[in-house]
Amino acid sequence: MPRYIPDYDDYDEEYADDYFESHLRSKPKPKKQAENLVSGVVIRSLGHHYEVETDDGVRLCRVRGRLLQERGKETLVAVGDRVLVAPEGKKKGLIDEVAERDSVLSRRRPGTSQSVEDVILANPDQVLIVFSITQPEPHLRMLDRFLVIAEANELPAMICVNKVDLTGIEVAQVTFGLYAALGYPLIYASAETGQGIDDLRHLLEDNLTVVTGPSGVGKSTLINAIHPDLNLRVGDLRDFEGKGRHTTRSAQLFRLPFGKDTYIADTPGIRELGLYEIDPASLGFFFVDIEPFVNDCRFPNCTHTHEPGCAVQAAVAEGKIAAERYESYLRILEGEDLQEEEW
Ligand SMILES: Nc1nc2c(ncn2[C@@H]2O[C@H](COP(=O)(O)OP(=O)(O)O)[C@@H](O)[C@H]2O)c(=O)[nH]1
Ligand SMILES: [Mg+2]
Ligand SMILES: [Zn+2]
Repeated sequence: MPRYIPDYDDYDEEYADDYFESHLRSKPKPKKQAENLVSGVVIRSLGHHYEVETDDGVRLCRVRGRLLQERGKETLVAVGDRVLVAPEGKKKGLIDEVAERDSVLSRRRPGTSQSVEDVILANPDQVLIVFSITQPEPHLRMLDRFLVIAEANELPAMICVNKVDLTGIEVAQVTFGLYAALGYPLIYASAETGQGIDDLRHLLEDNLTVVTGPSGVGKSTLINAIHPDLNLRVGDLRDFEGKGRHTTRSAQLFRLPFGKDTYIADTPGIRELGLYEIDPASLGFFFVDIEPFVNDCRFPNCTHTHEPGCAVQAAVAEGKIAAERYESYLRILEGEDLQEEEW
């Protein structure tokens, strides 16, 4: 039977039990009033407090003691969680309920059991990876690495190639056409001329989208072009992807004022996502072009590097898998780490 537990910050189980015994045992459970709980989305984590975006603005919220007891503290509340809040005054509130997550972007902690995960972001719908065709030049091995992270988290990935005004779209197609052929939605854009901006807006609409990519490719400029009022500072370090912010490396959501619950997520932690938790024999499953061949290898634990009877190596030799993609596969397998500045 669910128990009524008084609400205070540092929940004390023994005290609550005593309280329950002495006060509440034979009394009917107080019916939770259809009190004015409001729904919202957690947009930022501040240690023990969370910013929750509700219909009547952003509220700074604590978590009800009851929730702290019911769920493991680790991933109790994460940015992106859909919550119910009991309002306190105009600007504050208590998180009363956390809805089940549809998806997570998570990181397993090194050296801990498989079940211990850091949830970087709750309920992401998709990831948008932004590159520029020039200034800076695209680093495709980095793109492949990011696609693996998306696949491993079972998140649909899409690619935006920005600054096509500088080269023309044909040049961009030569470099990125492979990814369209792999089935990834690909948008050629220019924040400068407005090309592709409508397509981007449609892609974001109604979704929570993780936006990432190297710095300088035009992410802030694109978001500003999609929705000018957000006013991200172009070329500024303290903009939505949070680089150089000293305080927190955790995710943050920004609501875009179109569609239903349209959010973009700035997830600095994503750059630090190691791929160490992917076991070498599984990595091939996260390359959409390698995956179709892995079950044809002679050995079930084939790493597709040197083994005889490897269907993947055969497919590379026959040109069915692009050499560059296989190169990325090998680098990730070797655990190559990218420099933070590169990303
Ligand atoms: N020519 C051109 N320059 C762009 C475009 N988009 C952004 N830029 C410029 O690229 C630089 C970096 O943009 P910014 O949005 O700060 O990149 P971010 O680090 O990815 O957020 C700025 O000087 C922008 O004016 C574009 O489509 N075409
Ligand atoms: Mg930026
Ligand atoms: Zn193989």
